Amino acid sequence: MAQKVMLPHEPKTQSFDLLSGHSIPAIGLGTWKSGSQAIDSVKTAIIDNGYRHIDTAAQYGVQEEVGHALQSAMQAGVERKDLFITSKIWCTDLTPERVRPALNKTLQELQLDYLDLYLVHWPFQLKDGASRPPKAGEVLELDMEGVWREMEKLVQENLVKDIGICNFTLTKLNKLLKIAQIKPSVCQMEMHPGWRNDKMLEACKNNGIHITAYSPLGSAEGGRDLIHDQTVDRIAKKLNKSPGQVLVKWAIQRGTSVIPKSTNPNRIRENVAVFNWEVPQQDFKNLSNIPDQRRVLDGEELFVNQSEGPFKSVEDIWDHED
Ligand code: NDP
Ligand code: 1BO
Repeated sequence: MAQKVMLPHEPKTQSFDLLSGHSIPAIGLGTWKSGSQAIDSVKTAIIDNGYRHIDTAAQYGVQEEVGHALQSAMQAGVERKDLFITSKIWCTDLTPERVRPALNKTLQELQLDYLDLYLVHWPFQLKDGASRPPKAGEVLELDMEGVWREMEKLVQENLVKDIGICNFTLTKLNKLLKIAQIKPSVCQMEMHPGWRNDKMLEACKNNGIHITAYSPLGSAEGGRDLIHDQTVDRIAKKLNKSPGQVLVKWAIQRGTSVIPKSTNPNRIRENVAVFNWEVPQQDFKNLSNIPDQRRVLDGEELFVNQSEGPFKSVEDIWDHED
């Protein structure tokens, strides 16, 4: 019997179905803080390791690098239709009249004529040049209906296949669902065993909205070091896997897609090698019971101005829900 030849760039990941009928590969490569290494890491991911899903954003400043890498991957034989490219609209562009130009710039930088997924990066508007922390008047409430209508037009015109949200609360999700003519297909949220965010996971599941888990390893320096967490480490040793693989697999077994960032070729390979084994039920439960639940990315530096609203505290950003 003829043996199937595995091309170096053959896709290796499973997918999840989206409300729209499209599907999203379970593992994507994150690109935040990848800098100029984004070119090599995206190429390594797609061409050598079978990734088909890349997560980027206008705010990451790497879209041109990602665009070059995508071109290389397509020259190496990967078809555009088999790639799933996500980008995000930044807060300074969150007014109805800026949505279209922001997407056009992103498409130009990525050298693409459509995106698979376009996300609202954070549900707040920032003035151009806003400081960190923001000065008075630099953060504004979002015109959610006006912005979402424009996002919907991008779908109707086939410029993006799916639209979605990031960093939403239940309050904001319910508000959006009341006005949406096209529901968000994906909600991208910080999720890892140190911040399970069960509430949003449940709410999204109930509404058929797929979740992508960001910062699945606890994020980079200044984040939460889950790689050296005792429970993660013990389970990794028992399964003869790396802590990173256990964290990625935990996310997938929860039904979320997951976008670990790495610019290191060995870790890029490791993070996607999670498809012929499972985290056993009891270990999954133990991972899901890690104490000290807290988010790493709370948005404080971006959106909180303690002396003047609309967001005077982190709790204001998250609608006092946690
Ligand atoms: P991650 O949780 O993916 O962690 C990245 C860090 O872990 C890097 O320092 C990386 O270093 C290291 N790392 C990667 N793989 C391994 C491994 N197997 N073992 C040990 N260390 C490893 O953090 P991010 O915050 O970057 O989140 C992932 C992606 O999610 C982002 O890149 C971005 O695309 C998206 N995101 C979206 C947000 C949103 O608001 N929508 C917010 C934050 C992130 P090295 O590169 O050296 O391997
Ligand atoms: C400031 C951007 C956070 C990572 O998506």
